Amino acid sequence: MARALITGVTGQDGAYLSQLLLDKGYEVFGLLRRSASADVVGERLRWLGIIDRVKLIDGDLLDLSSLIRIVQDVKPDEVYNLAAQSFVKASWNQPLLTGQVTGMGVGHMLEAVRLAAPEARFYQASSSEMYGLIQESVQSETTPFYPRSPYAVAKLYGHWLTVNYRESFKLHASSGILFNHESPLRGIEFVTRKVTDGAARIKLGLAKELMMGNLDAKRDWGHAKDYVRAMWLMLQQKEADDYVVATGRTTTVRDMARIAFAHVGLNYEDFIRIDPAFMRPAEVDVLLGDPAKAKQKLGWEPEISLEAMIEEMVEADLFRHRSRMQ
Ligand code: NDP
Ligand code: GDR
Repeated sequence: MARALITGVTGQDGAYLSQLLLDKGYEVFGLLRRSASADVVGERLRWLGIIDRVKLIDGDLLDLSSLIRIVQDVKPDEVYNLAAQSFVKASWNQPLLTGQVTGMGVGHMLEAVRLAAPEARFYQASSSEMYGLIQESVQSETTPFYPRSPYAVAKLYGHWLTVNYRESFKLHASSGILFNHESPLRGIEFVTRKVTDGAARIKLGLAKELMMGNLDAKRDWGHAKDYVRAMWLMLQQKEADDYVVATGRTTTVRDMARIAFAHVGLNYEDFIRIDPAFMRPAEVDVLLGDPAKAKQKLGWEPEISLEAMIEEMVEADLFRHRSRMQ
């Protein structure tokens, strides 16, 4: 039975990746950081009905000794490093913590693998945010980076360190440059989930309006279920490499909100208000990825459209709020 170790297992991608690997017959181990709110930890794994099948082990990306011990104990065949301070907006308020977890944390994980399981295959969760101030209208593996937030700067460090460990120590280390991907398990502060939750609450009479930031920003949004499949495919290749994972379609925040509100029979313009508090000190105006390499080398293609995903998310938020109202 193949063994996988996932950091960030309690997050959106960690949950879907666990489900995918369990379905493939893997033994799945997840790194769990200590929380004072232990009762709500693992909510996403519970939502998918797999909390009892993932073996959770205490540790933290900031604590190298815990990582070495875990990699020694688990002896994983595959390591997926998904843990991060992943909310871009928060990275201006906590730039150093973001640097430590999202950047240096990658170094900790790579060191743990190099020392304790050098034959393991390693996946790093890199990000389209690294492109930032866009240098090419469609971004591929060869597009230059220009990070626009402390988060993106930290991700760039992790990305290049992964490339460097592959070249220096012959680790099978791959980096997935994933564009935005969402799902009903997306964190509530990210824009798609904020909108689908807002539309559901307004529809049910639980809220009257939704305060938002820059509606003109454009993102290439896909579904997390499709994107975790690409992560797994990367680690099944003979040679480690870097891949863009995207849909090749970009949409404004405004149009995404239109889809969400229309699904519950409402016009977004009647409910969304602009609050400067949700604007960013430096914005990434538009992202649009070219997934040609992933398609050609991995045989990967996205299967879930933006419309289907947003509707699934609105339905999940209606379900959550209705359950609480009973
Ligand atoms: P989430 O924010 O949902 O999950 C982040 C995970 O990291 C959580 O499990 C969190 O644990 C964990 N974590 C945070 N700090 C630490 C720490 N110090 N030690 C151990 N674990 C920690 O992110 P996503 O699932 O959306 O994304 C997964 C990865 O992919 C992230 O690295 C993200 O930056 C990256 N990415 C995401 C994209 C997206 O669109 N979703 C696109 C490109 C890259 P806890 O539950 O305790 O908070
Ligand atoms: P992003 O995702 O920063 O792209 O990072 P987010 O959903 O937070 O923002 C997307 C765009 O929407 C605009 N926006 C708002 N965003 C939020 N959160 N709240 C609002 O009210 C709002 N109004 C407008 C933002 O300005 C931005 O342009 C995500 C994360 O998952 C990262 O970890 C990951 O690396 C990248 O995607 C790819």
